[in-house]
Amino acid sequence: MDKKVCISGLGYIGLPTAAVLANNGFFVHGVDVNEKAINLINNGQIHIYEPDLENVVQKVVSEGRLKADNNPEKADIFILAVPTPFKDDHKPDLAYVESATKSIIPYLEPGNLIILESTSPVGTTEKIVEWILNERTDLSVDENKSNQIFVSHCPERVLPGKILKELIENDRIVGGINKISTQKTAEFYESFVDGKVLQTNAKTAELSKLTENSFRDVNIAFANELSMICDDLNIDVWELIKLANHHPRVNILQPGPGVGGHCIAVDPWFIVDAAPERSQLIHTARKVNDDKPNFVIEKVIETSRRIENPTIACLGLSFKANIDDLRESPAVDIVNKLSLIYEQPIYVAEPHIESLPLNMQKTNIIYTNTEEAINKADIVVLLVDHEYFKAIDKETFFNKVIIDTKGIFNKKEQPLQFLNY
Ligand code: SAJ
Repeated sequence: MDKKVCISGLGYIGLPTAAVLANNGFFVHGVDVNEKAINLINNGQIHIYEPDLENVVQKVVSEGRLKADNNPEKADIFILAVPTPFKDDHKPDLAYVESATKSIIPYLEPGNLIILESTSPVGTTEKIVEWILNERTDLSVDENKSNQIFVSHCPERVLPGKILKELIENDRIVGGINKISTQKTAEFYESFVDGKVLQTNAKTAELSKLTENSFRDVNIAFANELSMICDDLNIDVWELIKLANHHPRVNILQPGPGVGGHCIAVDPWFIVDAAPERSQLIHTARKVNDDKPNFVIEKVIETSRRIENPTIACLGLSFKANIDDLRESPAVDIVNKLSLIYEQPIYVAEPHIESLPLNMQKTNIIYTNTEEAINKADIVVLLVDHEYFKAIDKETFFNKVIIDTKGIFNKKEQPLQFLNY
C-alpha cells in the first residue's frame, strides 16, 4: 500500500515537498496554521509564488493524494518543515519546531519515521527525540525494540525559484540519531530523489546545512566589501570581478544591496551562537552583509544632496531576482529607512507583488508600477536585478540619476554611483 506522509509546515519548502511526494506515489497530509493557505491548497491553488508549483498542487489535490488541514493525522512518515528564525539577540528560536513536534506527538506509533527538514542548530534532532520521549514513555529509540521510532535530520537545500527541479535533482544529506534511522531516511529520499543521498549522523547533517549557507554568506560578504572598496577607489567592481574571475581558481560572487532571504542571512548566526569564539570570520561576514543596506542609504543621501528636493524611486523589494519573497529583504530595509529619512514620497515598484506588505504601509511610501516610478524620479535606486527591470529600455532613464546596486547597467563605472543619461 502507498505510504502516508504527514508534513508540518506548508510554506516555501513544505508545500513543494508535499506536492512532489504526492506526485511520487505518497498520500500526503499537509498541516499548517494558516487557514487561508489550507483553503487555497484544498482548492488546488497556492499561497506562495514558485514556478510550476500550482500545476502540480492542482493535479495531486484533484487525485486525492494531497490534502491540507490544521491538525496532523497518523502517518508512516512525519516531516517537519517549519521556520527556524532567530531572536532579537541572534539566538536560534526553536519555538516552531517545538510546537510542530508537540503537535505530532499524539499521533506517533512504533515504526514511524520523523524527519526534521527545517534548517536547525546543532543538537535540534536530539531535542526532538527528548520532547517526544518525555511525553510518550511507550515509545523508544532503542534499536531492536518493537516500540522503536526513527528520527533524522535531512536539511532542505533547494533554491527558491527552482524548487521543483532541485527537490528531485539535488543531492541530499541525511543524518539519523542512530544508524537505522539514517538508513530508513535514506531509503525514503532515494524513492523520489535523483541526486545522491549521502548518509551521516544528525549533528553533522545539521552543521552541513549551516556550513553551506555560511560559505555563501562569507563569499557574498567578500564581494560586498570589494564593492565598497571600489567605490572609494573609483573602480568599477563589476568589471573588476569579471576580470578576476578569469583566473582558473577565483570565483567571486556578486555584490548587491545586502543579503536577504530566510536562509543565508539567518543560518550563520546559528554557528556563531554555537561557537562564538571560533566563528570570527563567519560573524564578520554577517556584519558586513547586514551593514551593506546602510552603505546604499549613504549613497542615496550623498546623491540627494546634489539635487534640489529630489524625488526618489526604488525598483525592487524582493530579496533576490525574479521572486516575490520579501523575507529579510535588504531592499525592504532600505526603502523603510529612506521613508524615515525623507519626508517626500518614495516611489516603489515591485512587479512580483500586488500590494505593499503591512510593515511598509507608510504615508510616504507610494507603491506604483515600474514605468510610473521611473517617470516620477530624479533618483532611481535599483535594488533587485529582476529580468523585468533588465528589459526596460535604457532611454527611459534619460536625465535620471541611477544608483545601481546590482550592476545591471553594465557601465564602465563603479557600482553605486551616478549614471547620468
Ligand atoms: N546574493 C548576492 N550575491 C550573490 C548571490 C546572492 O548578493 O552573488 C544575495 C541574494 O540577492 C539574496 C541572498 O544573497 O539576497 C541569498 O540568495 P541566494 O540565491 O544565494 O540563496 P537563497 O537564500 O535563495 O537560498 C539559499 C541556497 N543556499 C546555497 O546556495 C548555499 C539554497 O540552496 C538553500 O536551500 C536555501 O538558502 C535555504 O533554504 O537554506
